[in-house]
Order: sequence, then structure tokens, then C-alpha cells
Amino acid sequence: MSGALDEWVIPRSHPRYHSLVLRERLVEGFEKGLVVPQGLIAHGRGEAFDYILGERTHPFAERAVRAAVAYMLTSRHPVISVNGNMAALAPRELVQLSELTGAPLEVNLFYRSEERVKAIVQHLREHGAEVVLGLGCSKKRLPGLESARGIVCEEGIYSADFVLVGIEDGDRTEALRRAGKVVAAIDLNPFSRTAQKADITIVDEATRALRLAVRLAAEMRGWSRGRLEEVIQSYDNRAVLSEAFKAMLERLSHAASKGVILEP
Ligand code: PTJ
Repeated sequence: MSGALDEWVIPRSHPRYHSLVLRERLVEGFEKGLVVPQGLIAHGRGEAFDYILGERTHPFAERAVRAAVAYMLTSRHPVISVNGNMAALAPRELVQLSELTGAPLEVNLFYRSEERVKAIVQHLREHGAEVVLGLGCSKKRLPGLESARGIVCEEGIYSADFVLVGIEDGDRTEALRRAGKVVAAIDLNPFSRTAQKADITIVDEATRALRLAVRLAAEMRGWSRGRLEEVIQSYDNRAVLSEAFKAMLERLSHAASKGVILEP
């Protein structure tokens, strides 16, 4: 353990406290065998987009989270897919969201090894998860996906009608959609293939987005099916993506014309 979360190393008053805490969680996750080195690089890319977005949840991201939660509460078999970065960054939120929506957690990795799957399952259990799919299930392959990401549990992602993914690489969203599933993706980069191909794109930092999803799920699980379906029917992912690009453009054009950033 690096121990940098100690108040003396990263004081709460540090202007970049939250960002540094997330880095620490990933470094600790790396040391515990949850996160791969490539995951640390991926996080750096996400941070760059988050900087441009002003490191906050925008209304367009909230709309996308709301739609994803509405799907989770109305789908026949929703599943939350968990990779190394997601598990290290937001284990508690993942477990809470799973409990509130009834969507099981399934460990699904790009850089797959049984050891990593075991370490991530164990980590989620330590954070309160009772059931985590990924080990010892009946394995199936998602058609058209050659990477290890294509290895899924029959009773989990394989038979799901809705899948929430986050901090994903390339082509899996397309494979999931081809298999007839509705996909919501958390991705700070609206240019990415995942962001462009998902049915619902949550352009926000995964920890913030999952915390918001937990809050909304606690509220929306008391809603009628009709009200949840209205949220789904009125959702427009193209408009959400367009607003994400506009938010970036606005901050960039302010900075370009004034030489100072637009404070959130
Ligand atoms: O744990 P594994 O083996 O499944 O591997 C996970 C990684 C992250 C290594 C793998 O999925 C990967 O290589 O992902 P990419 O291709 O780097 O894509 C990750 C995407 O997530 C990029 O578009 C990043 O901008 C974005 N991203 C990174 N960190 C965050 C994020 N989006 C939201 N929240 C973050 N914290």
C-alpha cells in the first residue's frame, strides 16, 4: 500500500484532493492485483477529458444516468459489468447500485486472468457484495468478440437484456448491442467507440456517475413502471452526446478567447 491517502500526504485542503484520491485508489488496486498497468494509463486519458469538462456532473450526464437507472429498474435481466478500474474506484457504489436495482455484478475483463477475476470478486465481497458473477459460472462467448471480454457468464451478461459498462475499451459495446442488449456506458471520452455506440452514454467520471446512480435508484425504485418507461421513451442519446461536445467546446472557446478557464 502506498499509504498516500494518509491526511499528511494528501491533505483534504489540497485543491486536487478528489482527483488525487482516485489516483490512490487505482494505485492501491494495482498493488492488490485488481488493476492492470494499462488501467492506470486509461485513467490518465479519462482525467484529461474530465479536466476539460470541469470535473463535475453536467445535466446531460444526469439525464443519461437517470435513463440507465430507469432501464435497470424495468429490464427483465439487467447486469452491471465490472472491470479492474471500476472495482478499484467505486466498489461500494457498485454494490449499492446492484442491491437497489437487483442487477447482479459480473466481473468481465479485457486483460483476463483467473487470478484477477478472483481478486476483484474478493474485493467486491469485502465491500458487501453477496453474489458476484465471473468465477465458476457456466461460460459462454459473446459472438463476434475475440478478446477475453467475450467470455461471459451464461446466467449473467450472456442472457442479460441490459448491461451497464464503464471505462471500457473499444468494440464490446457493439458486440453487446449486436447480441440484442441495451447498453449504457460510462465514458469520459465522448469521441470513443464505446461512447458513440452505446444506447445511453454517461459522459462523466465513473465514481461520480455511480454515486449519482445510487442516489437516483433509491428514489426511482418507488416509481411506477409507467413513469420509468416515460424516462426511457423521452431519452435522446444523440442530444446528450451533442451537449457533451458543446460543454467541452464552451469551456475551450472561453479559455481560447480569454486565456483563463471558465470555473465550474
Ligand atoms: O480491467 P480490464 O482488464 O478489463 O482493463 C480495463 C482497461 C481500462 C485497461 C481497458 O478497458 C482499456 O484499455 O480501456 P481504454 O481503451 O483505455 O478505454 C477506457 C475509456 O474510459 C477511455 O475512453 C477513458 O477516457 C475512459 N475513462 C478512464 N477513466 C475513467 C473513464 N471514464 C469515466 N471515468 C473514469 N474514471
